Amino acid sequence: MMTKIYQNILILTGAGISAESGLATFRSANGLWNNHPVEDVATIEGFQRNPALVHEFYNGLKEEIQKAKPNAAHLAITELQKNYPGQINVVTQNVDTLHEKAGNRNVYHIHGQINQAVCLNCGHILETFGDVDMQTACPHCQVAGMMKPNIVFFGENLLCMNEVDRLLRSCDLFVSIGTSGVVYPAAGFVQTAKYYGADTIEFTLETTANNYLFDRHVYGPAGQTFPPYVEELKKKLPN
Ligand code: BV8
Repeated sequence: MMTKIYQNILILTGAGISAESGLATFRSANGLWNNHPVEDVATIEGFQRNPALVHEFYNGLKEEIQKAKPNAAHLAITELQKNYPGQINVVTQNVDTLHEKAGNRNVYHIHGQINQAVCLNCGHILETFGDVDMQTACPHCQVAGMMKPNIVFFGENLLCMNEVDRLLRSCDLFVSIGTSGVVYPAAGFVQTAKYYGADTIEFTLETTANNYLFDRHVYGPAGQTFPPYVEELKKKLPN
């Protein structure tokens, strides 16, 4: 695929972009999510069954994420957003805040964010890196015991989907970094972008579930493979 000058780039990221920052990816641990069965901690049924366990799990993950630093792949997105013309949007499946820590702008967290909890009574979003549990009272309606991590569990609808749908129809380059292409609807985004005419490229470690939809595949750690691609894009710009 020729590296032409793009007007509207959409970058989809998954757990793989945070791997070099020391955060576990989702599926490498054979269906366990940090040693917990996915069904217990990442499904809406699991939360309804045992909310205390889910809060404890995410409070632990929050601590890990708070210590993590963005890596060269996150920083290369900032470099691109600063030194390449046109729209560059980041749609992430990750609940960590490494895109923001790296200075990325226009970041859409479609699976939620670790530092947010939502009140099931009034809908208020509480932003905190502190522990949240079934005793936490909502600062807005004062009701206790109704806070849920603002994380999209399996069986729940995604966030920001109206904006993401608009971006998928208008992008002319779709870049996927560090996702296995297993979880829907995010795994179907490349198909929509391709349908509307975008070039598609993926950066991953191994063959992904939807690899046939990508024009180009770059294998290797994104911290090593994505920064050179940013330089390749910039080289095509008029001096
Ligand atoms: C929904 C929150 C409507 C928790 C997550 C049957 C068929 C198709 C779909 C379904 C189905 N049955 C059910 C569904 C729908 C379901 C789904 O897709 N299930 C899958 C498992 C089959 N989806 C949903 O439920 C979604 N909602 O559809 O709403 C609806 C409504 C009601 C009822 C039904 C449906 C909600 C999905 C969101 C779930 N929440 N996370 C948390 O994150 O703590 S998903 C979870 O998976 C994470 O968000 C994670 O980001 C995401 C995707 O995983 P990846 O990011 O891709 O991570 P993974 O480990 O898999 O891969 C890492 C990749 O990186 C690999 O390719 C690896 O090679 C690469 N890599 C590793 N290191 C590096 C690297 N690459 C580069 N450099 C490196 N250094």
